[in-house]
Amino acid sequence: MVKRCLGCGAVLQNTDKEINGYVPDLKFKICMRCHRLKNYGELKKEVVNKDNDTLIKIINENKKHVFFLIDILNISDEVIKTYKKFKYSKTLLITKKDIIPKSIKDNNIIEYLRNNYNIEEDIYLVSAKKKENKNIIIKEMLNKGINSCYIVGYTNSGKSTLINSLLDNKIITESYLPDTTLDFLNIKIDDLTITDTPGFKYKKSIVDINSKLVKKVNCMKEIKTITYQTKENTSLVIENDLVISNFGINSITTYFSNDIKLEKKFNLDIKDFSSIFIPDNTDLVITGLGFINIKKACNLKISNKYLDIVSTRISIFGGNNNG
Ligand SMILES: Nc1nc2c(ncn2[C@@H]2O[C@H](COP(=O)(O)OP(=O)(O)OP(=O)(O)O)[C@@H](O)[C@H]2O)c(=O)[nH]1
Ligand SMILES: [Mg+2]
Repeated sequence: MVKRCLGCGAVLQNTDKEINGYVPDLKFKICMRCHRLKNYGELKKEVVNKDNDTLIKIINENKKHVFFLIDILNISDEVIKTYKKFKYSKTLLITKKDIIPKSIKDNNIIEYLRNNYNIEEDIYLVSAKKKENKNIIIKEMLNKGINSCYIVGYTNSGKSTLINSLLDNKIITESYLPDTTLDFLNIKIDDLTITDTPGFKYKKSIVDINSKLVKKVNCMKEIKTITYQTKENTSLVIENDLVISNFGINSITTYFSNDIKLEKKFNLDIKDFSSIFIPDNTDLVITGLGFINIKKACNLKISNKYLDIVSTRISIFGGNNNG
């Protein structure tokens, strides 16, 4: 029988150090990578062998209830499109509620998702860190009379952390590194089986452009939103590289991890950019990073290098912020 790592789900093997699931001795329960990550904080990037479509196919074929997790900073058309591909019964969980300003009410976010993305299924906001609604998976399973389910979502949406918050021994490996969970991982809680899964991959995310940001983008505290009043010649420069300009006379509010370096600059001579039209009260979503609320319509200029990680949506917080 194949033995799987209890931290990441990889099949354990003692033949190749470079391949997922390596253990010096097959009697170990946790692979070397998970062991190093948990005990020394050493991060080794691994590759998930299953692409998004393969994962979705396997999960749909198994006809079990799906809890789909979306990190509050990464709600976009790309992610919702993947959510819609789940054909069997499902519940949407918006994670990391602890990082959004307290003035923003759960119900407003839930209504927003229902109205803008036509989501009819149950939606809850959760925080594994602050233990808000962390028992929702078990409650929902008991309510619906189901004894097994899948926990799915894009990488770093907090799947493993949420399941760990239900366990005394927190055995599953969680980290800010993308692709932490490598394969399906069954967790038993009394009579219930909860299956953790590898995260879906974004088409492209900020860390694919700048891998040094991998820790910084991960938001561990309530976001200190920043509101800038802009003029014709104002640019916002993110981490010395991503330049967004041409807001006109406007008010913009950023929702990023507090560690992200932001600078307001004037009269920048920007090269190699494209323009995108932004209607009134729009969020510019930057995949893997967060979003900027832009109050008034404008023709933004954005560095070409980052063009395929930005998308727009109607403002989620409706201009409601504590900036
Ligand atoms: N602020 C905050 N951070 C969280 C929360 N849940 C998870 N995180 C952080 O998000 C990062 C990713 O968490 P994981 O649980 O490893 O995410 P995952 O969805 O299992 O990721 P993959 O296994 O790569 O698919 C970690 O740094 C966690 O500490 C939460 O409720 N609040
Ligand atoms: Mg995981």
